[in-house]
Amino acid sequence: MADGYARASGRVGVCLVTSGPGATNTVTGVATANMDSVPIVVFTGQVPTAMIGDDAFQEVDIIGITRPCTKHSYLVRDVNDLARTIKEAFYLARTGRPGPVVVDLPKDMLQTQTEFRYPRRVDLPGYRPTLEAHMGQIKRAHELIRKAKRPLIYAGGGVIHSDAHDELRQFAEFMQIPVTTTLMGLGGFPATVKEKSGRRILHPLWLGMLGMHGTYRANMAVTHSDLLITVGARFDDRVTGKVSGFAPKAQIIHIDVDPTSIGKVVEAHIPIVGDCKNALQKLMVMAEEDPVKGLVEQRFPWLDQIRQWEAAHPLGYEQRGDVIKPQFVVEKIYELSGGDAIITTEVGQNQMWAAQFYHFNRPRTLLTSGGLGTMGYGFPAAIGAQAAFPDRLVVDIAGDGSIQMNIQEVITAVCNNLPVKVAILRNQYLGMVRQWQELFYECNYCGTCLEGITPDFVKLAEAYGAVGLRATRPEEVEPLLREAFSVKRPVLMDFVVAPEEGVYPMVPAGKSINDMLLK
Ligand SMILES: Cc1ncc(C[n+]2csc(CCOP(=O)(O)OP(=O)(O)O)c2C)c(N)n1
Repeated sequence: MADGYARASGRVGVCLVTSGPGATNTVTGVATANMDSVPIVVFTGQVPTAMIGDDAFQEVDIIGITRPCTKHSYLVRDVNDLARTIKEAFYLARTGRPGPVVVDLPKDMLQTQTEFRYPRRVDLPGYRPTLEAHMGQIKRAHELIRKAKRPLIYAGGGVIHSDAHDELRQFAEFMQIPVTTTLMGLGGFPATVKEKSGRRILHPLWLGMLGMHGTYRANMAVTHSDLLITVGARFDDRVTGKVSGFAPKAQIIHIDVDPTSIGKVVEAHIPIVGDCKNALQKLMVMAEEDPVKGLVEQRFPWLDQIRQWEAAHPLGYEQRGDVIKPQFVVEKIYELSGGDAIITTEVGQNQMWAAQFYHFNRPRTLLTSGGLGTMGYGFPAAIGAQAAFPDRLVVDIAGDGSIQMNIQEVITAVCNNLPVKVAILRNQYLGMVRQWQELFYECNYCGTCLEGITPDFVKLAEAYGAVGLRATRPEEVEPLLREAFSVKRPVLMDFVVAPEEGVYPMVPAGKSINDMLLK
């Protein structure tokens, strides 16, 4: 919930738990935030200082347990350090590359009195993130961008964390460079634009997401690009596929606030350490001062090639017959929300269909667990987002497996009057794993069939005091969504969808990203 609050609002999310099991219950959430660079501060209770190390009741070394998955952690041992520690924790969580900070509070620290002194400034000599992009590197990047024939921007979550979406759009449009983003970057570039008539069409420079379930045009563009401009992304394996086959013809510019991300997976020809917003602003100034003559003609063959890839293999599915296709539900959620909802997802096929079939036009409208792939993320994240924005429509696009990981939180939504909507795409499988078993393990379905072992979600919702609705036929989808969106209470929607629908395109593990299964 704290993570969902943080991703939706851009502020630091806070979580307070007791010692021992309360602390260990946060570990998956902390690791999730760490992988996706989300600023949260987690306060954990701890046994009194004098008992630490005694295997005291509900004692656990939460600092040790979370060390590899936090940006930083503190064990407060002197109450006079408490105020400064809290100030530092928030500062560390939200600056530079954001991330989770754990503050462990022994019981005596909470029960001792002291004079409250809150420092005005934080001074951490060992921590000075580089935010200003180096001008020499920016100039070199500018020269490459000017000359490139097939440039491509590959943007990640860093664009959203640094509020650089406007700068990204201005720069891409000015230089006529197509844009693809990672799952974390969706919303960092507008997927659609309004025509003069008021109709929304796909942004002409938008390629969709790249990677394992990326669009054909995005993955082909990476493969044929001669210059990859990477902004706030980290060459995750779900993006690159086989690394040697990733952008094999391209020189690489890599902008990232975290120097350890640069050169980690792929060598950058031009590394630029700095805040994405700052770097894009500087590149934009250079581009305006030194414009390329005949840019539109120069770009035509490249953008035309991308249009041909799109025409050859667009994203698609067939909604035929009586069975609801999961993609159809996602498209309807987009249509009926006007693209203005905050969407969270669980993990698996539901997550990929949300990424492919909902058009994200604004940052912070998709909250999803990318790096860790945490089933059970979406529902609490939706509650956190709704707490940040009580009047917005917040929808968790869920699978029938994942939703059961944190289903007990329905009561939290009910008690706090947080009217989150959950669209369960009930395919009666742990669908993404079933898809791998079908494609790569000779249909040896093991541990993935949920038939008969999911609860009645409508009754469950009602038992908690929420609203439960069910659709079994395609024509019921739209009225059901309209009803759910108009109710000011939490709603669980049970969409009975095609059980064996797959997510395509798909790059099999270990293959190059142009090696896609298209159906
Ligand atoms: C906590 C956790 N356990 C296991 C996995 C591995 N995993 C990834 S997707 C998936 C299946 C998800 O099933 P469901 O929620 O029904 O979604 P679907 O793929 O059917 O949309 C599993 C088990 C995971 N990501 N997280």
